[in-house]
Amino acid sequence: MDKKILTVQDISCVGQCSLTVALPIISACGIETAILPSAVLSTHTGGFTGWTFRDLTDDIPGIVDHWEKENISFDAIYTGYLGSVRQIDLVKNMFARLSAPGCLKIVDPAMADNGKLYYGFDQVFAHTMGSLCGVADIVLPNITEAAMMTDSPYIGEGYDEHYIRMLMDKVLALGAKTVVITGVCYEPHKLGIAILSRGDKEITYYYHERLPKSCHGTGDIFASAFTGAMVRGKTPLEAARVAGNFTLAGMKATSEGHWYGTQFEKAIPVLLEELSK
Ligand code: PXL
Repeated sequence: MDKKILTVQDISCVGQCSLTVALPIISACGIETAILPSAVLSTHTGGFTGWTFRDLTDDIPGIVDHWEKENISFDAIYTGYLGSVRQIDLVKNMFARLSAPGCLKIVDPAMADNGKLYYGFDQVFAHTMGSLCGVADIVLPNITEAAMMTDSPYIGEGYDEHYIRMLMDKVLALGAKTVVITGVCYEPHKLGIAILSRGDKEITYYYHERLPKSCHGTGDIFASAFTGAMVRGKTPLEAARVAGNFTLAGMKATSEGHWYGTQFEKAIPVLLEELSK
């Protein structure tokens, strides 16, 4: 049977993040993508001011009840930006009620970057997100998110492999089966994606070129392509290659001065090529 993915995250109407990224990317992977919007914002919250925010939490239980009545279930559930602690609890309930046998649960704890929580989040939210990671198969934090969920110090630069291993062990101790940390940098011109599963002796890395710039929304692009690749049958290391190379291609395709997002649309051919390898 053909597989289908449910992704739960917000719609930022403008801004190239969350659902406006996940839906086209997973669809481009050739997989049916159902969506459950957690909120509707006029834009994302990074760099814009005065955005609107419509919380859709109250709509979620009715949507899940309806799908359950219709016997709808999913081969993978991938969650991104969630707006509140209550939404996180509703997602845990969804994992229990909407998973097809063998459902792959992927959590991107999209809540922080560069040592700081996104607007509107606090430590209670970070801990609750940690508890959601505890029931996931694969979690995809950046270094900031891994540190915040595990009450670890955040080190922005100059860390070593022991620090990354400590963070990964602590994320696995939350209960997740596999942790994939993006943006690991031990050398100036290389960026690593670190993968560790419970029982692994050593971290596995996929390295790619490091660009001298950052773009908004790259975490969502990576997580969406990673999820699509996993459901297409890739291993976590292969999915890291697909998603890492695609994200990098999107950053390279982004015009100078395009400040609020990443023009991943121009790099979709790279995604398809990576998937075919
Ligand atoms: O890219 C993550 C993200 C998703 N959704 C909203 C955001 C952000 C990051 O800033 O603000 C609303």
